Amino acid sequence: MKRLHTTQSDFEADFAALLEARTGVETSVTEPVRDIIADIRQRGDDALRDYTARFDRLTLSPDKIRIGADEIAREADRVDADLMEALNVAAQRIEVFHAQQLPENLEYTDDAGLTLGMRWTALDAVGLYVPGGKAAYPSSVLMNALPAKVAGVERIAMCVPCPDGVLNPLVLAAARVCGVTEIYRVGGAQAVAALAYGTNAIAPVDRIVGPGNAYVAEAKRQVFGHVGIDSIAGPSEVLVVADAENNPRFVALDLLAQAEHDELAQAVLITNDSAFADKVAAAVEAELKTLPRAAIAARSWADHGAIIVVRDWDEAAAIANRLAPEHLEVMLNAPEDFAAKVRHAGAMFLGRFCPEAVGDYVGGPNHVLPTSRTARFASGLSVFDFLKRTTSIATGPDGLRRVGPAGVALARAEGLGAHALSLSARLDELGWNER
Ligand code: HSO
Ligand code: ZN
Repeated sequence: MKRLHTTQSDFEADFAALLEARTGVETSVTEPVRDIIADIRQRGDDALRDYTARFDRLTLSPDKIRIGADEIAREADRVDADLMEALNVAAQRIEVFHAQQLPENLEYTDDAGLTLGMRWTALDAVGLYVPGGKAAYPSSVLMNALPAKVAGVERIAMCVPCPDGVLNPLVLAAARVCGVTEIYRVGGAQAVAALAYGTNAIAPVDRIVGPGNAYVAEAKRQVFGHVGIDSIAGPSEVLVVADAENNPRFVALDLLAQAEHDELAQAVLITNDSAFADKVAAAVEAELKTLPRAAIAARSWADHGAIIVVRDWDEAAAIANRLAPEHLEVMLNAPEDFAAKVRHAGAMFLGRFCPEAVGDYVGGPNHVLPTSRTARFASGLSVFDFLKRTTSIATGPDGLRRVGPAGVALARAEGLGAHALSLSARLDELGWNER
């Protein structure tokens, strides 16, 4: 963990180093992913089955690529009732919040007599990638699938790798809670390629969302343009802003909740009190003695963790804006006042009793958020990711008379004769006197 103090002369250099660390894109997978995508495009399901045999040690007959409804039900039924209830609580809250996001269409008639509109429509089909292994979070299934469903997407196709053929009951239960029934037991770059270009077994989709390993991320990058993708998630980050009135253990646990995600995760504390900073640092060490994922959390905290001591909260807000964190916890009196000064953060958690984990699971807003300082220009997943807009212009002769001549002038200036004539021929018929 790095300890910084804004009054120290080397603060700017240390802070710059903190901002720079953890960038860098994995390029070693570019070529292998290119080959896999080309192979899926060429050989379809045969290639999909070959890669699944090789990477997941799973031999799939063509009719087993999709997981059967009976199998989904059998696995999901194994999840105990309390956990099922928790999934339902989370799903219900996430669904209601996202329903509030649904935008209105636009239509108005302007002074010139043109009726202008903008109409939102849902994507037809979305692919949802769910990782296998250590990051197979059922909460992320809810966070990705529910906004699509609320937006009105008709078809959600899910891909989840099943190494050695083992199905994950929690993931299937989460899918069931969201009403997702089209699920394939394939993963990796080959699954992304199949979703993007389609095979016999998997019809192509229009947008692919969901987290994955370096191969999946690279595959999403490479199919982008042919289909839409969500942002490519980097390692998770939290910035906790806390005064000395807080329980240092609560602050330590919030930092560790981020650190335990990934060795590359980053947890940063900003406080105005050096003695409090010491207490939090000690509490982190104490908690690391018992946490189940202590090895990961300790690595993250040691390599990427930081405590920044500031003179005042204005300074803290300025630093928060420069960090543009994925998650911002504000553990101060009147946290809204502080929050109002921060313009760049994926999601905010306000108050001493509002740890990020509330938002990870049961708050309602999405937990798929912009990482690696992309909160400067990007936002968390929402219904907008599953909607697109179509604009419309309607006019008759009167409107054309008003706006047409300017269009003719611009078309002529651009040297586009048919453009100009498509306007002026009509205007002539309407008795246009061009001087
Ligand atoms: N904090 C993670 C989301 C998550 N946490 C899933 C627990 N499960 C990235 O925002
Ligand atoms: Zn989390």
